[in-house]
Amino acid sequence: MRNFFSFIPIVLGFFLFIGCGNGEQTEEIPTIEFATDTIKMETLKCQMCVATVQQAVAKVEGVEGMRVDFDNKIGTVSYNAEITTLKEIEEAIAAAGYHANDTKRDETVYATLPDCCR
Ligand SMILES: [Cu+2]
Repeated sequence: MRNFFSFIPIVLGFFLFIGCGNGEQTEEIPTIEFATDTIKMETLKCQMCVATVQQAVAKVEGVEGMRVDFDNKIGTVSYNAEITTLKEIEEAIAAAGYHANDTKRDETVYATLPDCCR
């Protein structure tokens, strides 16, 4: 969990640094609240599946990242709840060919997955 979030202070620090370019500036720095949710992906078969769902989730605007516990088939996704929703993230995974919680996979995409992923 530590590594997962460790870049946030760096990003905030970067903006603080930029903000200090003009000594007069006292602008409020907006605090981004990241929501964290778990997504059950029971049809993950191999590490290629993990890479596929992670790439799909990374394309959703507002997502910070997703850690995948392959043994338990559970993803932990962190996202900006002002930009996206858990449902949108589930739909991105479903569109990549995998069940995500109660959101069912796109069967057409599933049929095109490599043999090891079906
Ligand atoms: Cu696979």
